[in-house]
Amino acid sequence: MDRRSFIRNGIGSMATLGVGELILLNPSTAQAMAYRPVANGKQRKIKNNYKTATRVTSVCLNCSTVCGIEGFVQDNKVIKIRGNPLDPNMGSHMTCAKGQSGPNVNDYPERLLYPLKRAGERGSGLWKRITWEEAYEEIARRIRASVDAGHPERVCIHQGRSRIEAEIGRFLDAIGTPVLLNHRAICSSNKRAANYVSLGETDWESIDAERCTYFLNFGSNFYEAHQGGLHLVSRVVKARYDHGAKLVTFDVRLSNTAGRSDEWHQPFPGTEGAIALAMAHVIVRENEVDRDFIDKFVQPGLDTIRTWLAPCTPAWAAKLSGVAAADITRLALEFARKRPAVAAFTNRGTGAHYNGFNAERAVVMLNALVGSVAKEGGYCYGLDEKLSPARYPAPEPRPPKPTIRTDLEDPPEWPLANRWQKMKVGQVVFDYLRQGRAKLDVYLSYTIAAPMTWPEGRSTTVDVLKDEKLIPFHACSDVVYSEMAHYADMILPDATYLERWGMDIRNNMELQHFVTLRQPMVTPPGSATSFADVLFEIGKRLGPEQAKYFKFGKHEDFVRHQCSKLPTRGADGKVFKDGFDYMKHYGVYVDSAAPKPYEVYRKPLAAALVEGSRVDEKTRVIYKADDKGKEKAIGLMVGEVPVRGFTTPSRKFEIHAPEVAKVAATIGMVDDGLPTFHQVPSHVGLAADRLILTTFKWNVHTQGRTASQKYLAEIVHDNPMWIHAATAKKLGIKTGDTVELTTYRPLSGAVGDKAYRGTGEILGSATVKAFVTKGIHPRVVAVSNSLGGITGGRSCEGERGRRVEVAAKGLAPDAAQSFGPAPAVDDLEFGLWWDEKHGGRGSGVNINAILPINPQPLVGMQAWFDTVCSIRKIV
Ligand SMILES: Nc1nc2c(c(=O)[nH]1)N[C@H]1C(S)=C(S)[C@@H](COP(=O)(O)OP(=O)(O)OC[C@H]3O[C@@H](n4cnc5c(=O)[nH]c(N)nc54)[C@H](O)[C@@H]3O)O[C@H]1N2
Ligand SMILES: Nc1nc2c(c(=O)[nH]1)N[C@H]1C(S)=C(S)[C@@H](COP(=O)(O)OP(=O)(O)OC[C@H]3O[C@@H](n4cnc5c(=O)[nH]c(N)nc54)[C@H](O)[C@@H]3O)O[C@H]1N2
Ligand code: SF4
Ligand SMILES: [Mo]
Repeated sequence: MDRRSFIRNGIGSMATLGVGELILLNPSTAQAMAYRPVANGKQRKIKNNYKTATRVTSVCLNCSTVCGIEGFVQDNKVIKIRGNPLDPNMGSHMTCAKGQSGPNVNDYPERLLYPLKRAGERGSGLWKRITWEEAYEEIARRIRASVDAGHPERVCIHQGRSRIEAEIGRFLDAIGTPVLLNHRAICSSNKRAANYVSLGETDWESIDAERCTYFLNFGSNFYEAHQGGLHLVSRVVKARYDHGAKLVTFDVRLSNTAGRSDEWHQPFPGTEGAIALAMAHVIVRENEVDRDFIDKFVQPGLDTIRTWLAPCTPAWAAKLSGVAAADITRLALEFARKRPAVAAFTNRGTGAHYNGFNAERAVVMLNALVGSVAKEGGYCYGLDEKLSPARYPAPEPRPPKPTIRTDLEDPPEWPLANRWQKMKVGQVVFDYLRQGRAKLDVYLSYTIAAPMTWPEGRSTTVDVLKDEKLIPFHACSDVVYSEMAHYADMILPDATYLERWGMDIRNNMELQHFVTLRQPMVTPPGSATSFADVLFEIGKRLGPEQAKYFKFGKHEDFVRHQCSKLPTRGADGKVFKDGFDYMKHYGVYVDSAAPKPYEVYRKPLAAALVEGSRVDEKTRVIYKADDKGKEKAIGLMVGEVPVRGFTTPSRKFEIHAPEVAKVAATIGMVDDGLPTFHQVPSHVGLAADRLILTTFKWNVHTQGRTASQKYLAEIVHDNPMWIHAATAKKLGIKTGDTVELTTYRPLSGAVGDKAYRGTGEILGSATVKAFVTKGIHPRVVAVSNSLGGITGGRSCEGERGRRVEVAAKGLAPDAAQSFGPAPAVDDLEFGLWWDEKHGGRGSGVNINAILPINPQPLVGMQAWFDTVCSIRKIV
């Protein structure tokens, strides 16, 4: 027997891996011997009995909608998920398909089970099983070294969809590092920034959809995705059936939302801002405005708006967007005449562009012009949608916030990225490290699949992840062997969202504050441990300065403390020991005492608040000094009445935001402070043979987290490139043909932004299959994300994973063979359905490999949907 005989091969053999033993996990071979000789065959034979199963409330996290759920648990197995009707957003037992498939991850035979330490080159896939104690000690030792060297900021956490911000924040604060990197800029930072600039109060609207009569949707696919899409769609459907509300969708592609709308319009990509401005032009020209609201609460005044909008005619927008001027005029008037119970809203189809920040603002502005902001049936928003420490206290003592800043989390090129909340500019992180703009000692990654989900994922991202000089130490928390884990030095197997604790909160379509509790339904397999507990254990092993913040116990104790101010008596009269027990029982707490914040800006200020304040003569803004003597705007004089107004600097809805212009000037950019339209620079004079490559999300997949779930992978495991029939005909392309797709880097714009602007040079090429359809703009091709995994187990990789393939691939036979034949009960071995027309396998392509890092000006959001491309038929 040679040495290799002692190396287990494939994640399926992890179950029997002893401490100190080696395992080889290679991309596209990791699944080959993948099976775990667990007795789930026996479990299969036990009939699911929902009557006797234990019902546990919790919170879904198969997407960012975080719905309240109930799980049915039998023999430490989640046999069924349904919605928790007490969740005011859900109000029923319904979930989406992804919610149903959640338990797939729990039971995935290719789960990560034990902490692993790299035993070969980084990225070679050779690992050694270690104990948790060894993992904690090594990470703590490395962090101590950074702190002792006076460089706490060289310790960072990079998270995707985390939902444990309070816990992660405590850990980083204790260390003294501000470097918490996230994915906001690759997700939705333009939309958030636009809401903050305009309204001040919130980063996300909660449309009062059930009472709304007209939905003007700019690039949200809320029938399939959108944050909170499930809750929006159920209400939109009701509004349409109950009182004939109209839904108009602007999308370059016939999404499920577009297909179910009353009207679908296909703008040229990145021209939504122009359409919204032209609609505003019509609304103002025809005086279909809410004059009272504008006069009292909008900055600037109507005359200035009219002058500014004068050149933005429907004909001007039609030329840019391809949407007929007559349609723009008609839709603008339909929308305005249904006021105030109307809502114009967006999502990434409008936001993920070079000009997305202004486009988002232009759409939000339409609501202000017709006075639907915070009106019943209008563009509403909640006020208290954060897990504030005042309401959900963390155990004492609490570490102070670090005061240092670094370019990595606060890059100076995008001064609006961190202005309202720390949105960061995540997509530049790997390149910044490469450029030496920041140094790291310890990189901890959590729920992030950057090689798949980031732009230049398989080039810039992977190059930097592999480089030990740039990232000297990387520990990755994941539930499956992801590509992120593959390039780590240590793997920390996590408990899934159905196996761990956490408090969760989101906006409520019913406009009341509410909170949910995530609690474990089952115990995790192997020694998988929730990342929050991992951080707390590391915290205890840092120096005494840090360890004192982690004396409260475990994550469960932390969460219990957060619940300490919640009620103990339920609406049904049940009495509980404490708020934690209340939450464990109901899963949800709704604060129904506060009234819905309709027209909250009109609320008169309390006399006590007004006392000692002063009114600025010119602006009528009311200022008052706080306890530290610092003057703050607290409201607005409307006539002789002091009212709350909006929480913007002018206390008005800001169409004109002087702050934006000021901030832009500090970095030498030209900005008029208005949501003025700028064409995407790379799209100006686009050559006839060039197209725009865009991407989209499926209803049954979420980012980098669902491809390992067999139910979902069976439904969608292929992502061909959508191309319009007329364009395809010109190029001689038919459905199923293989084409080469080549992408180009973005050009710089007139506003003076330079960072990550190229000269239109080639970025890369990918080979994709074509899907010819009339359901897409003729100048656009679209490839979905979420697929194309090369690790993540058989379900993710779209392979059945026959053991015999190992021999064919020339790999060493290993100890796994001594396990005997794979049990016939393993779905992934025999039962998984892959479409035969793809040769009986799935997986698709990962298009992010050829999408450029492309942060738009000021906010830094990734302009995903702007990429110029060309295509060539191969076969
Ligand atoms: N081309 C293209 N790319 C996109 C987008 C697009 O539209 N087009 N959309 C972008 C958007 S909106 C976003 S938000 C980002 C998201 O991109 P990410 O932040 O990378 O995605 P997530 O789905 O949050 O994280 C995925 C990783 O978390 C792991 N994971 C899943 N569950 C758990 C768990 O319980 N614990 C741990 N520790 N790990 C877990 C998964 O195995 C996977 O490795 O992607 C972006 N990427
Ligand atoms: N099923 C599912 N639900 C999800 C997620 C998921 O991955 N899957 N992810 C969650 C997350 S993190 C997010 S951020 C949200 C995102 O939710 P959405 O923003 O609703 O979804 P996307 O698919 O990113 O983009 C929306 C639409 O934009 C269209 N589009 C592309 N380019 C353009 C353009 O130039 N102009 C216009 N007008 N439209 C364009 C696409 O065809 C797509 O239908 O969804 C959340 N919910
Ligand atoms: S919408 Fe998202 S959070 Fe809600 S059930 Fe579906 S996957 Fe879960
Ligand atoms: Mo996102």
